[in-house]
Amino acid sequence: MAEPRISSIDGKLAEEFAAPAHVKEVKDKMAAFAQRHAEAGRCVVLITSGGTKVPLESRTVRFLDNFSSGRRGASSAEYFLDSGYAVIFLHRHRSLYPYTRMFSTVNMLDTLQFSASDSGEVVVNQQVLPNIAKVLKRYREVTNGQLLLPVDFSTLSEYLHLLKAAAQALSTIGSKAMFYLAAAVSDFYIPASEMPEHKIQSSNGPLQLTMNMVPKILSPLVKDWAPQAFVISFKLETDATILLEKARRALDTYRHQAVVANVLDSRRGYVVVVTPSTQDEVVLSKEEMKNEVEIEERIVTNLTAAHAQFITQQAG
Ligand code: PAZ
Repeated sequence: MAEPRISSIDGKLAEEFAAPAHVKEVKDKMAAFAQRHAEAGRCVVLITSGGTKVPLESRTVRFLDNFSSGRRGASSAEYFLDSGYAVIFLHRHRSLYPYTRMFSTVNMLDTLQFSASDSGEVVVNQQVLPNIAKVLKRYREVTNGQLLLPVDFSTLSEYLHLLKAAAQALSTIGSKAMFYLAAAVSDFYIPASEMPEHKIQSSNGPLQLTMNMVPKILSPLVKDWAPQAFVISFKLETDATILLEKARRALDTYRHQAVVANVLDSRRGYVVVVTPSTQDEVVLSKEEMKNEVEIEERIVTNLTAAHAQFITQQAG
């Protein structure tokens, strides 16, 4: 089927997805952040991370969600910061977050203990939080330098409106902007006009749902909202045999710069970075996995190099 025209996607967004009340305020913040960092000679990456929530009722009791933990986005944010980028982190509320992600499974009370002085003072138990001093130091550098701008979303509607706002906010910095779209976004939704207001009653019998297709927001993002930016989408499949073909099809359709293709079960150790002219396998060996090397470090190295080349070409 033919791709819907850009204007119809824009219209659909306005009509069928409620915009969050703070979208204008966030857009202004993102624009100021991007401008300030671009003036200081930095590139700015907008990372999307985590899954989207799709409500089934307008007074939402139930919703559809997905598997994404946000680890890809959160760890990539750290490597982009280490590479000198400023980062806008558009993430699912309570998904993994840069730096704190390393301690997300630890019970906070188990990390604390009373100091030896018997004064009631509480101190951190560094055995329970290995590397905490190093991580805290880096986190402080990043926050003191105002290099990380977190923006959170929960629902699909919030995600779509905030991504549009981000794209428009970053358009002023041209090719210095990178979009790294690692969030796992729902392909299906129930339009507001068709959503029941109240909790769906099980007494009505089995539930049958018809869901609409979510508009392909990558299309207006690339063509209309941030046409000079370096844009990377992610493609996840569970069937490895169709992955690369789907990645290539996405590049043909949207004409953006790269797709990071991955399979659900192997995503921590193997991805393929696909561009119109290249196909780079990024693989961690068993030894590297054992030593907790993170594949995001390699993905970010690959993409920041491609971005630098892109900027040079655009300038020439
Ligand atoms: O968030 P996570 O680290 O658990 O998983 C990362 C991922 C698989 C969501 C990401 O690499 C990805 O492929 N995102 C796009 C998914 C999609 O095809 O919609």
